[in-house]
Amino acid sequence: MKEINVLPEYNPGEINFNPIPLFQYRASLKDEVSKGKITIDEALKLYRAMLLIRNFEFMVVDLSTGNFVPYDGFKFIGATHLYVGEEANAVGIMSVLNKDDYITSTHRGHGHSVAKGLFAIYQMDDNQLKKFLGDWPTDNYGSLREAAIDYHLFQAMAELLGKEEGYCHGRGGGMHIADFYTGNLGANAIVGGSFAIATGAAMAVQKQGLDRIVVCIIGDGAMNNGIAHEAMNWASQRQWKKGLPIVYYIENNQYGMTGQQRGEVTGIDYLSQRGAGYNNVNMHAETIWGMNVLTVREAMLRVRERLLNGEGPILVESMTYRFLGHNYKDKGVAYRSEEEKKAWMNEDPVTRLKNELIEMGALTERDAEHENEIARKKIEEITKKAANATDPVPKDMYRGLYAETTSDNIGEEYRTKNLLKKPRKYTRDSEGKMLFRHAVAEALTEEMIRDKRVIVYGEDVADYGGAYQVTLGLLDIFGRERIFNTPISEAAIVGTGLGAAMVGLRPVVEIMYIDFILLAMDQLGNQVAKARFMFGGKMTIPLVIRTTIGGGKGYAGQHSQSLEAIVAHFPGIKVVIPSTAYDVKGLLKTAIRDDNPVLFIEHQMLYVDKGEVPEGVDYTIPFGEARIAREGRDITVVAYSNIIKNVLSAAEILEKEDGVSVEVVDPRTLVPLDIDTIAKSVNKTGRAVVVNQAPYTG
Ligand SMILES: Cc1ncc(C[n+]2csc(CCOP(=O)(O)OP(=O)(O)O)c2C)c(N)n1
Repeated sequence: MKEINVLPEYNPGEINFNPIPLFQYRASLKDEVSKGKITIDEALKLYRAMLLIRNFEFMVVDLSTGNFVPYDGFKFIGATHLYVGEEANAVGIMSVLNKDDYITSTHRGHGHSVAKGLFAIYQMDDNQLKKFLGDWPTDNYGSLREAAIDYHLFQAMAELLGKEEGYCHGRGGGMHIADFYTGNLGANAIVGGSFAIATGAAMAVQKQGLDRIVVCIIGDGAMNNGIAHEAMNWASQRQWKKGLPIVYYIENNQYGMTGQQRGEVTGIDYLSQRGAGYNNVNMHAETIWGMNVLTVREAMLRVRERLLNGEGPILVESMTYRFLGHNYKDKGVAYRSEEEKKAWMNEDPVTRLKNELIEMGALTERDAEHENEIARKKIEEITKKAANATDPVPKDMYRGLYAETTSDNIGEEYRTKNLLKKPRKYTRDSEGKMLFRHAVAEALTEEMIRDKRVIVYGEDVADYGGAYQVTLGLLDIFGRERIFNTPISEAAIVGTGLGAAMVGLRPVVEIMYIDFILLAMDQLGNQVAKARFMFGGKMTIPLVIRTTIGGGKGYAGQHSQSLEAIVAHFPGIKVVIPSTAYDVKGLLKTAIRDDNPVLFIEHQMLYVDKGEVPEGVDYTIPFGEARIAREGRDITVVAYSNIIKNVLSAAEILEKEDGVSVEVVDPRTLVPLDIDTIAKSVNKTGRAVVVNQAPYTG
């Protein structure tokens, strides 16, 4: 399968970078209309969308300052990262997207959410509108579309106010609005947190042959986060047959929270320059005028076409400005001069388009005021409704945390039809025993055949078969579309897995050693574990993260840890840790079919152990069912993974030498934990000891 030779070539030369365009396009509405690139009606839609966002944001200010009180005793709680001044970006982007194109958004995401939903609604047919509207009463509206727009705004505001009727049932709030029906994969309160998710979504779009693009909207601050590098390199890999359909769209509003991009926290003037680091076409990077909705729209039309042509990934930097502080408490004065603010206020995208529409005779100043009044009233009405919507009740605290579904009954629909090679038959010895490592490979092979959405990736897993040769041979059977090597980018391995799982694949990703998950903690703890819950339980995350532990091999402190407890601490992720060949096969198959994220921990010293595994039997083992590894009367030992072998030997010695009868319980899964079986055993023996290889601290 070796495809590329890397030879020692030392020819003198130099690396040349192509220029990166800055502000090349300076559109005016008049030019655009005369060239037939936009109609006045379309321009009015852009204008109205910007007005809706602006009024939405000022309503959030009014709610938080008490200027608008929807009912007596109302108290606003929650984040307020406002988008005033940056509206041209959300509206310019969303106006060119298809309903099914995806976006990921940021903590400053109200505008993205409002615009994505709005432009998706403009494209819906009646059936889609009805589906979107659900039970929302439509009698008082002139059309289903009008009703859908109100319902959309209501759901966004209700989410902000933490209500059950919100897009995410109030579990996400203002920094986590998502709507999968309209392609909004969600906003993220971790700066840069969505980089890899969006990249994984783009990978899944490509692998499933969908004609869609992904727009990863991020702030300038996020560009300095490690995941930015991992994600942009990931998207630029030469191994993709076609460029990934993703644009990283930087809303460079000049500041992180207060740290200034230019002249302070970076060494460059334009973040688009970073594109040169990732491929030979600079990721087609450019810097655009982000205070003009027509410029953004024009750039995004080109971007979309390019991405659908397989020319991604693309990097766009939009020069923009937030008119308010970082949030409503920040007045934005400690780090910004009046002169600077004034200069940017003169660039106001709403006023600019208004003036152009007036110049073209499409609006009068009075019409414009009227348009603003319509938007203001609409937002006021939906806000009153949203404020009076339902508060979640404590008993529903965990609703949506885990999906109840699996892919058990998919039948033949997703079966892999064409294998490149006949799958290997893993041999059993005369006692029906096989290597633990082969049991893993057999489970993977069977599940990859059973469901073509299952893909496997990680560091060195393809040709080499991974550090422990577990996946050796799968490449020959399934090819690189289904199993591939990745850069050494643990955070991106996990984060892309999440994005791909959200968009239809069932990835099994590998982190070589559990020690390395520490590089992926945000992706694991904040993203993978929380996504389903924070997005209201509205989507499934069929993602398996295989990893290994290996205390006892003499590899010292960075290759020997048992960190399962850290991950078990995050609600939303299941943790599986098998001890036998039989269990590893059955549990891995269950993990792959589960619609929840699973951390699957294999012990390196178990790989060469043998155990009985029935041949030709498609069995799974349910999560949360402990195994009694040894029956006893006097004491219960709860142990899992490799150390259970020592426990079983010790139990034999105790029985023989001291007459102590030890019961050994192997929980198999730590989340969910089979408390009943453990409690039953302890009730019987009256004593319990837990044995594992994890540190004693904490
Ligand atoms: C990883 C992380 N670090 C710090 C923060 C605190 N924080 C929230 S928003 C923000 C600024 C982000 O800047 P940028 O990405 O440019 O987006 P902007 O707020 O300017 O839209 C910071 C530092 C965070 N939420 N996440």
